[in-house]
Amino acid sequence: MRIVDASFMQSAQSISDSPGPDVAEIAFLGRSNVGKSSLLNTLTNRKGLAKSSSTPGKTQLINYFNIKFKTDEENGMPPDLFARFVDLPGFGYAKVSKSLKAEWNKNLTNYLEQRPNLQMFIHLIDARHPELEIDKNVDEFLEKIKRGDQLIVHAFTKTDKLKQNDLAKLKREYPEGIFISNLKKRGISDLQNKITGYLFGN
Ligand SMILES: Nc1nc2c(ncn2[C@@H]2O[C@H](COP(=O)(O)OP(=O)(O)OP(=O)(O)O)[C@@H](O)[C@H]2O)c(=O)[nH]1
Ligand SMILES: [Mg+2]
Repeated sequence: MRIVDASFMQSAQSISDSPGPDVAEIAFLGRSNVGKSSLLNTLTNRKGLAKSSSTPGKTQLINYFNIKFKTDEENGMPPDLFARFVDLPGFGYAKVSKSLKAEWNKNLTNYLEQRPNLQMFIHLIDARHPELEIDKNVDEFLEKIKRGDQLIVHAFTKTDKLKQNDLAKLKREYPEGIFISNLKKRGISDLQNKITGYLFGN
């Protein structure tokens, strides 16, 4: 199973101006600058698809991307399968006004709590700082709102910045985690398999 096509669909401020809930969605969430947009680009193998930047706060809206998958079956014509990846604004970004921050948080939490077709939460965590308070709070929030049909995945990013033995230790501490480097293209097929396995059963 692999991604054969990916395209930007639309941005939205909240659920009310979002597309209809007709396709399974996978939300990428995490602290600002953790590598959400970069991961979307690596997964889809499309460099500029989601806007990434070294300046925190780049992604300011809910951004929807249409993703097409194909199975690797050699025989016959396997059907196309579809999903939507959702790039979300980072949390914990301080350099915006208080009122804007509150609005972001409200729209974000509404999306996470109320979107009926949201199937997976990919929570990105900086591999160098796996124990931040804000990530623990987000985890608690996700565990609290998670429906029976939803899955939370912990994806540790920027693993290229860790020493070998620190990475090995992190892997031992989080055996269910996915360990990503967008820079070195590591862990990408692990995450893709996790996504297609959950959505399509293969
Ligand atoms: N070394 C390294 N740098 C990375 C990796 N992933 C992302 N980056 C860098 O981290 C910075 C932030 O990446 P983005 O993908 O824009 O982060 P984001 O989470 O979308 O940020 P916001 O949209 O602000 O919430 C960029 O400079 C990326 O090049 C990685 O795996 N390794
Ligand atoms: Mg972003």
